[in-house]
Amino acid sequence: MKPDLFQAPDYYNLDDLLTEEHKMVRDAAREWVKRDVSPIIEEAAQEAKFPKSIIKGLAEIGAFGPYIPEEYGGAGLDQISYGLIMQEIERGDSGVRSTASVQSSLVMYPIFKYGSEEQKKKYLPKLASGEFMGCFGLTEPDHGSNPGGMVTNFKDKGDHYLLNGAKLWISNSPFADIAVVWAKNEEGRIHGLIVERGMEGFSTPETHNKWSLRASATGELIFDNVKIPKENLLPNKSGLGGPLGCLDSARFGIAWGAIGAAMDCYDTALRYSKERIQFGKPIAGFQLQQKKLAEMITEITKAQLLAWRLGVLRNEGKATSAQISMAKRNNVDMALKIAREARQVLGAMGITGDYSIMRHMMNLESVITYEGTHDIHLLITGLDITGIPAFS
Ligand code: TGC
Ligand code: FAD
Repeated sequence: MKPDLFQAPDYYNLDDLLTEEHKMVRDAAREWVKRDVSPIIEEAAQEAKFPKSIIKGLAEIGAFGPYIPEEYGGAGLDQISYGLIMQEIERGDSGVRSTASVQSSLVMYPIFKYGSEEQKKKYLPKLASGEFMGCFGLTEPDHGSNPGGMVTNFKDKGDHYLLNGAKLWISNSPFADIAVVWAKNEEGRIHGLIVERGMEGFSTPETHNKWSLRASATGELIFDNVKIPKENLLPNKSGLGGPLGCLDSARFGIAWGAIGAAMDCYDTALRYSKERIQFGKPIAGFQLQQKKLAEMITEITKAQLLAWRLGVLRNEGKATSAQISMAKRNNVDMALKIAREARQVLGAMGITGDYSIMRHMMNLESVITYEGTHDIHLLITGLDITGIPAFS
């Protein structure tokens, strides 16, 4: 892989909208990605191995629980800082951002929001430091876009619950110490349960043969009569709104993260186009290449404005789930289109691992699918503006 020469585009002087703290947090994450992610990520992706060496660094830059209060080990930052950290990490690789998203928004957030004080004290500091890694089990083999149909279930056995079922496509599952699992009780009501590695009947086989998100470990969660202590049920929320509330936070992070992947593709294509000579001049001098580059920076700038405004609304507690859906959908689609265009600017070189673009492009195929597909987010906007659900 070529040396990381990344220079972040800021066409509309958006830095002026950031506080000194935002810039400090972002620059620390940017520096870490250049130093500790860029040199190893291509090989990890080629070998389809999650690089465990990055866990410590992710914890140090505050990527595990950026907005969780410091008393529980989090970084106590605002939503824009959280977004900026996700942007910088995904500039390196979507799989690395996935690891951070799951840990923060899908494991720490539900424990913080729906957990007991004992659960918060027991798990959050260890998750923030990376001593414990977590995963989030919502999707099932037969219930992806429609998680409300889940069949994973638990029964009250007096002094414990008995959990049965299976989850599929679970980021971090092969190495996670704990899983936040969503399952139905005997009345069919959805609850969150904390399942710990080592519990009898609980296994986490890895999913292989992925062409996307190869530096992130994905797997199953299988529950075969797993005895869950009663104190492991998240007591303060039930219903599908529980997991969907976590998804709001993760989708917000993805709306920012996708900008990072797009920036990296744009920056690489811009630099390459100024250096690559064909027909006696840099290809950057041809109108067709300028059109690609000009459209890329336009779309990145629009996405940055959307994410920043959403961050302000989140900080004020005013962002709606539908607004978050719009930003996730738009920004991931924008990044995927830019990756495809940027790949073309590099010609044949664009398909190699010497550059990050093809890896970003393949990763973004997962990002446009998980946390709600491109279609599902469109339907969420459709419902919001018409008041009529079109899911079924
Ligand atoms: P619906 O009847 O609309 O809603 C059920 C209940 O949930 C409430 N609700 C929400 N609450 C909080 N936040 C949201 N975003 C919410 N959306 C809905 C709603 O008010 C209702 O509450 P209540 O109290 O009345 O029961 O539900 P539905 O069954 O019609 O489904 C709606 C739909 C399709 C939008 C939803 O199920 C959906 O978003 N599907 C997509 C599934 C998805 O995103 N899965 C993600 C799995 S996790 C993942 O991908 C991690 S990737 C990790 C990584 O590596 O980064
Ligand atoms: P389906 O729901 O079967 O959808 C297939 C197609 O049908 C899609 O194009 C979809 O848009 C379309 N479709 C579905 N319903 C409708 C409708 N009503 N109207 C119109 N079109 C529709 N899940 C977790 O719980 N935890 C994780 O950590 C996690 N990590 C993941 C990591 C990776 C790498 C991937 C790829 C997925 C991960 N997921 C995770 C699962 C992810 O959330 C699901 O894949 C996603 O929600 C879509 O579900 P599905 O794959 O079953 O597709």
